[in-house]
Amino acid sequence: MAGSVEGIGARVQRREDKRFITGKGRYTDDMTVAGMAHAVFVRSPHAHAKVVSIDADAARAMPGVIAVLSGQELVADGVGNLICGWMIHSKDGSPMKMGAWRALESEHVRHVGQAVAVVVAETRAQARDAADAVEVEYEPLPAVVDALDALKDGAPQLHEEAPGNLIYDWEIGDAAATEAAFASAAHVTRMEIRNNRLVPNPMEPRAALAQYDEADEHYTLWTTSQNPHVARLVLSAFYNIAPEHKLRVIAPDVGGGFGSKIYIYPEEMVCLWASKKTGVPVKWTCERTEAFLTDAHGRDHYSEAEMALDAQNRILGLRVKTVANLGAYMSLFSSSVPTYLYATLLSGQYAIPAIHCNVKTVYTNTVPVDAYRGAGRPEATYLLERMMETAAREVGMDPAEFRRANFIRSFPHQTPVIMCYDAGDYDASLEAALSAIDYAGFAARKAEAARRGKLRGIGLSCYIEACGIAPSQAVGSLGAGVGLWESAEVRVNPVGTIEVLTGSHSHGQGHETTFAQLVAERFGVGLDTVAIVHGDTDKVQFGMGTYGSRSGAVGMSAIVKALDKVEAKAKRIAAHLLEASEGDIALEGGTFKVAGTDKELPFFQVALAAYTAHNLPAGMEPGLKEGAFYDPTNFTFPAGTYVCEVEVDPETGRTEIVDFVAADDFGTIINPMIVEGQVHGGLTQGIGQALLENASYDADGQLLSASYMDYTMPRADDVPSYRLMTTVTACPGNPLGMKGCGEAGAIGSPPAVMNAITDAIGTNALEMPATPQAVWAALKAARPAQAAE
Ligand code: MCN
Repeated sequence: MAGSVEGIGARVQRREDKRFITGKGRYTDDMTVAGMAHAVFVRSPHAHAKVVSIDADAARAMPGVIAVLSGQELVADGVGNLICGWMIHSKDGSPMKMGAWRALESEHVRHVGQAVAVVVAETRAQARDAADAVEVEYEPLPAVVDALDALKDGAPQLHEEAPGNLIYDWEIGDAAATEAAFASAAHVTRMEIRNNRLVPNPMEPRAALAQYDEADEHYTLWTTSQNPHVARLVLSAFYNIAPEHKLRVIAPDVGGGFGSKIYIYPEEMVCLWASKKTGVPVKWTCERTEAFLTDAHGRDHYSEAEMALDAQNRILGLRVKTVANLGAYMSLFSSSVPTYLYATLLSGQYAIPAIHCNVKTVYTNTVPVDAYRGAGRPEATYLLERMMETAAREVGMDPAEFRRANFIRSFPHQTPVIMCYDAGDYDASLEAALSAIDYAGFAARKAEAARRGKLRGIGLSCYIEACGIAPSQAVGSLGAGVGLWESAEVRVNPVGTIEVLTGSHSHGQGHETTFAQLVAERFGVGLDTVAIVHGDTDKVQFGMGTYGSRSGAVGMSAIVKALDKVEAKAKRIAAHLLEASEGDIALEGGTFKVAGTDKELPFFQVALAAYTAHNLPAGMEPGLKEGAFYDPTNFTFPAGTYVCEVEVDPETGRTEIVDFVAADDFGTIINPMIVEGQVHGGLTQGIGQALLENASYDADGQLLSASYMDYTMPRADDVPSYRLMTTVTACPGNPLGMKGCGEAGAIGSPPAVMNAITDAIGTNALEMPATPQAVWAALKAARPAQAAE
């Protein structure tokens, strides 16, 4: 069915959009149960303070108030502290220094917005009024928000367990080999690079509805989760809410996550606990500013990087020192982001013989930082691709040529930082992008722009990422607390319709469409006969959810394994019914056919036969349902080249992206339209980071950009009409040859934009976000005479 209107490669419109664009989506906040009450959290206005007292008497007496609960009761009831699920050891062998994080803090708050108590009331308005009436006395302490400041002597200390605010001091690579590479270098490029802190901003804010059934001692939690099974596991095994079989977690329609809904936050825990404590179902829906103050943030790195080149401009070595701000507490996967998801990608698309990277992570009085679209890989790509462009400029070589001269060309390629790339063709994507943008014609376009008073620049980014983090045994040996496989179950019903239960979770990625396309392709059935079931721990046995662009490469591979089993059994039944040998049976266009004859049976008749069980091969069990677990043997490595062309107005510093070309290699593509949508979204998020977005704190730890008035999300008129293309090298590691596409745009685009702007303005002294003010100031500093006053 390849090339068919519904199978692999077809531009099928997203089936789920029918409900999303007609207002029929069912999100957590849409859920209601009888007797439901509402929770509002009392949050710290201080970035750092001792909690002296909490007086809730007045609040308890207010209309509709059912309970006001605090951290002391939570601890007394044995609810566990929040965990970090990936153990990192410092280079001296000591384990990471983790401070306690309570879902409700009753002694010592460490960031603005940290919850100290919760009010449960009959209506949300009543709960909010009562939350305002809870009197909390704080003793403010000095705060620190910048990671470098937090490491200084005399800095405010956040956790006793982490002296000097240092969580771990980790390294990767060969320090001595890298030292030797620098000793023999003909040229060394040095840069200080900051990766700005971002707020994820999914369209739907987080929400939870928890219901405790006293008769069965059973909990149900509807929540905005990217991985409901992991949520259930953590809530059971670590937070002591209930054993797994007494807790059902449902993540219904979820309006985006971008990583921020991987984690199990205090609010979900508290709603579950409060539902038992109060005897009523408890719902909480996050408000937008509350989301800015509580959703895990992303990025926030400061790095010093050095690149050593030989006389022929071949890279000899890369040395990086990074300080990563993890905020006030260690979020669920925070420790893995600046280590195994970042430093392992520092080789990029290049043959770099020696790399050494040191990473220090620190506590500050800011919102916890964790994975956000790309998670570590955008930070690595930004650092490396800014370095590549800068090194090329310094040695007077064309940046495209410099990259080409250093590309990896033979696979598998073992980098000096763990990753072993399985396949790729970096020349192909570079050539495709350069030709599409008319790289050779840039000088003429720059001259023409200059005549209009505009500064035109061009910037490249040749990114690589690692998706489908795996295999479980390997990540376990590196400190992961979970396995990273995926599961699937394929149920063929007696009438031949098919339900696919998957452990992946779709919250904008279109799985209900692409996963069904896979089944349609495989069995030659119509898409409308296939249902994709996900997001409910009572339906799907287990799954690891969706993050790290894994659902295609890992989730769909599990489905392929289950389909293999179903097909094998169905063929045995067909062979039996058609009185043919099993090896002669082929499944074509929804029909089992006997080779060389006109004997055939439609798919649905074989399904029916499996369930009537009137005439099955001897000893065969009735039914047609199979499950599979798939554990990949390696990551997949999507890669590509992005080229950005900008015009800067020297009068205002405003940047206009006049052209943007993205040439990506995602291996086999299931649905080009969905992939393009994913790239559009990723590019826009990356451009937002480069031009507009920043979680900006003042010195006291107040988040200044905690609303859409202040945190400038990109709008349609901030981004160009992207020009997308793909090149294909199939991933050898999974049965479909797929590589992930969900994060590429956000990973590859920021350096392309910044390389273009710095090319236009002729100075490298510019950090993200390149706001008009920042660009104008950089221009003025570099060319005081020319910059407009
Ligand atoms: N696909 C395809 N061909 C490929 C690769 C993928 O057709 N070669 C399809 C897949 O079948 C799937 C979609 O593209 O329908 C994305 O697949 P994949 O790259 O495997 O990513 P995931 O489904 O695992 O999604 C996770 C990824 C991540 S990590 C973030 S963050 C992110 C993203 O997806 N968050 C998103 N895209 C998002 N899109 C929306 N709308 N909302 C989010 O929160």
